[in-house]
Amino acid sequence: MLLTILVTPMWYTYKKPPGGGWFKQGQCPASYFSLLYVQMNDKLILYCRDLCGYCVRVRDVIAELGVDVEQRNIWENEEWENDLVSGQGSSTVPVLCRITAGGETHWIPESDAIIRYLIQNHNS
Ligand SMILES: N[C@@H](CCC(=O)N[C@@H](CS)C(=O)NCC(=O)O)C(=O)O
Repeated sequence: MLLTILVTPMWYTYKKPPGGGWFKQGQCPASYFSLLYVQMNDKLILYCRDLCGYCVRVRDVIAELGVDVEQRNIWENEEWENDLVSGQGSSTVPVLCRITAGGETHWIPESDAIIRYLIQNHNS
């Protein structure tokens, strides 16, 4: 989830720049317009594929807990499979990829470990 914070004085400057007049949307110099994005939650991506019972187990838990997880079927997108192989060294699925607010990437392989992680961290 992305939370957008608008810095009020900057917003005022955006609307009324020095010298008068009004900037049009999209034409405003960056210095007059400041948006701060704060990512509140980790982004979760599940690498999975068809005909995989381990993936089904993990997906069932995701559905049961109602966790927000992007699911990437590696049989549907070669780029996703390449990402998985780059990150993990193999295309074995399921693998959960967790991207933290600070931009760190953590890979969690093994269905049991993924399910444990989800229950411990996303069971609200
Ligand atoms: N112990 C693993 C087993 C995962 C596994 O065997 N996945 C199969 C699909 S169901 C797979 O990706 N096999 C192809 C491969 O290992 O390259 C787990 O529980 O996640």
